[in-house]
Amino acid sequence: MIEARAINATAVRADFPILGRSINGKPLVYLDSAATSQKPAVVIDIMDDYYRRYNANPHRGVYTISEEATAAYESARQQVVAFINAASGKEVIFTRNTTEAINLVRYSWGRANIRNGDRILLTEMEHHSNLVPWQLLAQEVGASLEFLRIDDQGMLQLDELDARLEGVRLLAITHQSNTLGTINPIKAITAAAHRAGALVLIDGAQAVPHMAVDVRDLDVDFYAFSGHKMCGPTGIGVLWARRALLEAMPPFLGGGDMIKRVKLHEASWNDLPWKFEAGTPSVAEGIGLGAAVDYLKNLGMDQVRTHERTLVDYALEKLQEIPGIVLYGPRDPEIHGGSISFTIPDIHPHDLATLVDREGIAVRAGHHCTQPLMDRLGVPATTRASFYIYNQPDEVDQLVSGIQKAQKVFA
Ligand code: 7TS
Repeated sequence: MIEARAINATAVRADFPILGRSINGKPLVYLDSAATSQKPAVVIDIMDDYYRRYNANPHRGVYTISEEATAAYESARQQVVAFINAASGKEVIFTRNTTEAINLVRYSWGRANIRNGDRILLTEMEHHSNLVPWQLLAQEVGASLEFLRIDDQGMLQLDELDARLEGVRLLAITHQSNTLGTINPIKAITAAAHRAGALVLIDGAQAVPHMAVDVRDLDVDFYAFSGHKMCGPTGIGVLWARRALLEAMPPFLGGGDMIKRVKLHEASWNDLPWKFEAGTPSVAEGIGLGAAVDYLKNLGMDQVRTHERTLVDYALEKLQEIPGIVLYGPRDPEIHGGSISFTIPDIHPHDLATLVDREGIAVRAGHHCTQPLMDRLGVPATTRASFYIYNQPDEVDQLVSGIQKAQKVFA
C-alpha cells in the first residue's frame, strides 16, 4: 500500500519559478489561485519543448513532427480521461476554458433540447459563466430560470430540492463556489435531479484543481473545468459529457477538423471528440495541461484537498481574530474549499487589496464574477484569499498582519 504523503509545501514551492519573485521588496505571497494558479516548471518546460522541437499542426500532417504533435496532444487527453475517470477520450472535449465548455452545452445541447416554457434550475452562487449563458438561452427560446437560494452560512438550501426540481430540464450548478468556498453535495443533488428527469451540468472550475473528481461516480451529465486553475496554461479547458449525449448533439463551431466529408452544400461530422473541436487546437496548451495533470496526480488529489482543508481551518481561525471582520461562507472546513471571502469594516476591499500588495500579498477584491451573490450578501465587493498546494500557514499569518497594518492606516 502506498502511504498517504502529506504535501510538503516547501518542496512544492521550489517547483514554481514565480514564487521566487519579490514584490515591493517582499517575497510574493500568492493568494489568488482561484483566479488562476501558478505553473510549475514542468508545465512551462514541456510547452517550451513543443515549440522548440515539434511544433506542427496536429491531426493533419503525415510527417514526423506533426505525428509527434498529434501523439502528445492526444496523450494529454488520455491523462485527463484518467484524472476524472471518464470512460474514454471520446467524452473529453478540449475547449478554451470553463466558459467555453458551458457555452458549448448552451449552443449545442441547449438549443436542441430546451424549449419555450422549459425550466432551468441554477443557484444564486453561480459564477457569471454558469449564469449568463443560460440567461441568453432562456431569452432565445423562451425558457425560464429558477434559482436555489443560499442560507446565511453560504450553503445551498436543499430542504425543498425535490419540489424545486419538478419539471426542470437542466440543473446547472457549481461544484465549489469561487467566492464563498462552499463545496456543494453534487452526488446527492444529481441523484435528486435525475429522479426528477433533469440533466445535470457541473461547473467544476474550482473543484477539479482542488479535490479528486470522478465524473462517473458523481453520475453527472456535463462537467466543465479550466486548465489554468490547475497548474496548467490558459487557453485550454475541458468539457466532459456522457458519450450518448455528445453523439446526439449537433456541432458547436464549424470548420476544419470537426468534419468527416464536406460537399458544397452539406457536411458530415468527425467522430468524437473532434466533432466538437473545430480549427487548429491549442496544442501547446493541451500538452501543458497533460503535464499539469501529471504533476497533480503525483502529489495526490486527496493530499491536495487535505492540505487546503488544513490551511482553510487555520485561516478561518486566524482571520476571526481580526476585529470587526465579516467572513462569508461555511465555517466547517469539511465543506469549505480553498477560497475565503471577507470584508473589513470601513476599508473598501480594493483599498485593502492595494495595501496588502505593498507587503507582497496578492489577494483579489471585487465581485468575483458573482454579482447576484454579492446582492444576496448585501455587499458590493469582498476581499478574497484563495489557497493552493504551494501555500503555507505562515502566509496566512502574513495576510493577517497585512490586514492589521491596513486597519492602522484607516484608523
Ligand atoms: N466557474 C467558476 C466557479 C469560476 O471560479 C470561474 C473563474 C469560471 C467558471 C470561469 O473560468 P474561465 O477559466 O472560463 O474564466 N473564476 C475566477 C475567479 O474566481 N476569479 O477570476 C476568475
